Amino acid sequence: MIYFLSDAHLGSLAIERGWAHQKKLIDMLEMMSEDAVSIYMLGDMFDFWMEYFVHDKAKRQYSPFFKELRKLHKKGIHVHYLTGNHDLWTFGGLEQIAKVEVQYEPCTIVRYGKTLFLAHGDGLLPENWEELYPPKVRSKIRSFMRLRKIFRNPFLQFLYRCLPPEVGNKFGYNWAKKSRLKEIENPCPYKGEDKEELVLYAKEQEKLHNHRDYYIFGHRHIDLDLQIKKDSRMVILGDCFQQWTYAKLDKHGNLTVHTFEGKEEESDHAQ
Ligand SMILES: [Mn+2]
Repeated sequence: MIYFLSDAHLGSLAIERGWAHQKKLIDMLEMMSEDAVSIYMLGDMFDFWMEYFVHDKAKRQYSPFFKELRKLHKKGIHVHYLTGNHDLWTFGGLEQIAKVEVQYEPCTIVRYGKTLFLAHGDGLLPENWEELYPPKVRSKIRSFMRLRKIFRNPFLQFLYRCLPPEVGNKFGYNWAKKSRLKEIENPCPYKGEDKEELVLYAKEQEKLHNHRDYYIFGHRHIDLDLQIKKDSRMVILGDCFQQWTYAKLDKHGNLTVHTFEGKEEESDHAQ
C-alpha cells in the first residue's frame, strides 16, 4: 500500500489544541504503517519550517512527530517529503532529524503499473492562464507567483537563516497564521472544472501527451476526486487538520480516497 497525505500545518498558531492535532497525525501514520510500503507527504506538513544556522528550540514541539517518522524509517517504510509553500526552507535538517527523503520539485513515479504525478500544487498553472482569468484573479496569481519567487531566492534564504530563530519564527509563524485565518474566514471552495488551476494544469499535461494515470496534489485544502479523461484521474488531498483526508494506492493500482476518523479511544474522549 502506498499512502498520500498533505497539509497538516503542524505548529499553526491558528489551530487550537496543537498537541491533539499532532497526536492525531501520529495516529494516522501509525494506522498507515500497518501495511504501508511507502508514504508520500505532499507538502505543508508544517505551518512554518525554517532551518537557521543556529539551534532552534521551537522545533522541539515536533519531537513526537519526528519520533514517529524515525519509527517508520526503522520499519523499512520509505517516507517521501515533497516541500510545499510553507516548508520549503529545509536544507538537510529535516532529512536528518526525521529520516525522510525530501524532494523540492513535483515528480512522476511508477508504482503498481500506474504512473503518478505528485506535487504540492503551488505555482502550477496552465500555460494560457493569463487568458483564462479576469484581471482581479490574474493580479492575485501574479502576486502569489512573485512572493513564491522571493521565497525561493537562495540569497534571501541565506539571509533569513542568519536570523536568530526567535525573530525568524515570530515573523514566519505569524505570517502563516494570517493565511490560515484568512482561509477559515474566507474559504476558497472548488472553482469548478473550467477554473481550478490544478485541474487545468493536469488536463493540459494530458493534452501535451505527458500521460499519467493519476495526479495527486495538496495545497488547496479541498477534497477533490475527478476523472479528467477516460484513463486519467486527479485527486486533491484535502488536509490533515480539519478534513483528515488521505489517499492510498493498493497493489492492483487502485487509488482511493479516505477520511481518518481518529483512534477510537480518542473519539470516546472527545464529547
Ligand atoms: Mn500549500
